[in-house]
Amino acid sequence: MGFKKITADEAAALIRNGECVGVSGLTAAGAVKVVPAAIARKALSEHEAGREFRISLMSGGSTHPDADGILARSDALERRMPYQSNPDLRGKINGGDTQYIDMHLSVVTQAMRYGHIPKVDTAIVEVSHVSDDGELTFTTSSSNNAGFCMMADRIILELNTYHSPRLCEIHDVFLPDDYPNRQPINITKPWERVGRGTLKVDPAKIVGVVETHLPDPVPAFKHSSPVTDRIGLNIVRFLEKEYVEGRIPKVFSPIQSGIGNVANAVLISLKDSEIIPPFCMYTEVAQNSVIDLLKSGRCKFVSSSTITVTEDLQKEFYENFDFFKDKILLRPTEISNNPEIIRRMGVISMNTAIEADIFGNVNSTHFFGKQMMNGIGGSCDYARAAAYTIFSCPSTAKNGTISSIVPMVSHTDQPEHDVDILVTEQGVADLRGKSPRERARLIINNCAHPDYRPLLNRYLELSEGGHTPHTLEYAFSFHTAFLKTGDMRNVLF
Ligand code: 0RQ
Repeated sequence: MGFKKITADEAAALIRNGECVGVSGLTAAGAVKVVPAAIARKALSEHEAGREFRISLMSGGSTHPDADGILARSDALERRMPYQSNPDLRGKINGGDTQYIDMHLSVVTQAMRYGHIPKVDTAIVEVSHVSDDGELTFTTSSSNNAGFCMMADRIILELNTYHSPRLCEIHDVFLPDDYPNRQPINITKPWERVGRGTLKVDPAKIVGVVETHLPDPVPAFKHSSPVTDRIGLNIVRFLEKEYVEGRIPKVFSPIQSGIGNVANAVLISLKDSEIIPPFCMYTEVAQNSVIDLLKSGRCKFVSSSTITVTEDLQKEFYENFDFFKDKILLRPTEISNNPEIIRRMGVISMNTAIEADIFGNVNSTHFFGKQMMNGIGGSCDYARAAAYTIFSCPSTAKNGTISSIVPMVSHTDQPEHDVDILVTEQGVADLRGKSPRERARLIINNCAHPDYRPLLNRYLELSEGGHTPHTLEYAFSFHTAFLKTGDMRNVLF
């Protein structure tokens, strides 16, 4: 390797105050492992010396505690885009210390190319191989790596030998041309390739290579619960009916599944369905359950932007690479989440809500109108363009003191127009072709918890008139009841 080997601290020393740094990874998979913590150490020593040191951090999605967490605790993040899921960083965002821009993942590198947001000064990217002429093999995610590398003035590589150089066999690196010359993206099936297995960068931009040998620090999933199992089953029964009645093609449509416990439970239920045929996925994150689906043959092929699996499955993946290599393709987020392709293929999109209102507006990101949880991630990229847009969540949170079905969401991420199906453990509300009044009845009867149905019906009775019956005075009465008494059931009309 003809590039300069450097330590993580030497890499951090290259980062200047105020820079925009773009890191690889979408979730902990493919994320740089050691340089972020070194940047955090630099921030601390600069602050101790009385000097300012804060950066803007761009990524593909969330990272891991040794990136977002440690950088947040070291007060090193001035600005963060486009997604995060770390408790320490969440604290900084909600405290107003870090400016957070919660963006659709598909548009990040495009917005940067067109100058809508600042471009990356330094890209720090994990690779499993780099050739002397600058061919990069990314590791377990493609995310925004290519876009960041193309735009950055300089590139720092983490060369991680835990991950196989053969990963170039499952990458399809492709970025669309710029307006006004952009061509159709020629993907009509999840397995079709349009790009290359590696990214060629100008070798002169590679200022140093930090060597590591580390698995992706993907945390174990929480065990499923009777509630998440029920949600999974409700979604699968709904899809089985759609399939039997001929609204889903015989070969079945590609599936996108979000992250988290509910998403995992849905995929587990799909595995057991005797009606749904083996299917493909066109998704953004392939988590543990996807590997099981591939092994069992229930899933034939997965196109994703990342493989986010725990260490035991990473080992299994590399030991059986010949089995998996023809069944997985990793694409830049600009392609995995591209609405053009999602609409063309008629994707079935399944994501998780924090709360939904009786008209079908969905809040995926904020608690009580203001506290950021994670971010929209790619959910809206899929929600607007998919053939079926399904949102699910447990009908209550915090031991039943919070209803996830409320009169009006305290923050809107996915508007009613983008939500086809709402699912809780109570049941399924099929909102397609339904007016706001019809939606309200369906959502209250099928999705709300029985404790909250009379209260939601009372709200509707009070809200006579108009196309979307609301009483503004009481629209947030469930939320204010919780804030005042600790239980939404104490709502007073
Ligand atoms: O808090 O654990 O303290 O009780 O919210 O619940 O169990 O972590 O649920 O893992 O399914 O995540 C929406 C956050 C769900 C996630 C969300 C409390 C609840 C619990 C969360 P506790 P869990 P999940 C791909 C696509 C973003 C958009 C998306 C998410 C905690 O799925 O971030 O799908 N989605 N992107 O008690 C107050 C309510 C509540 C509530 C739940 N109504 N009010 N608190 N909680 N409902 C992602 C990428 O792009 C990478």
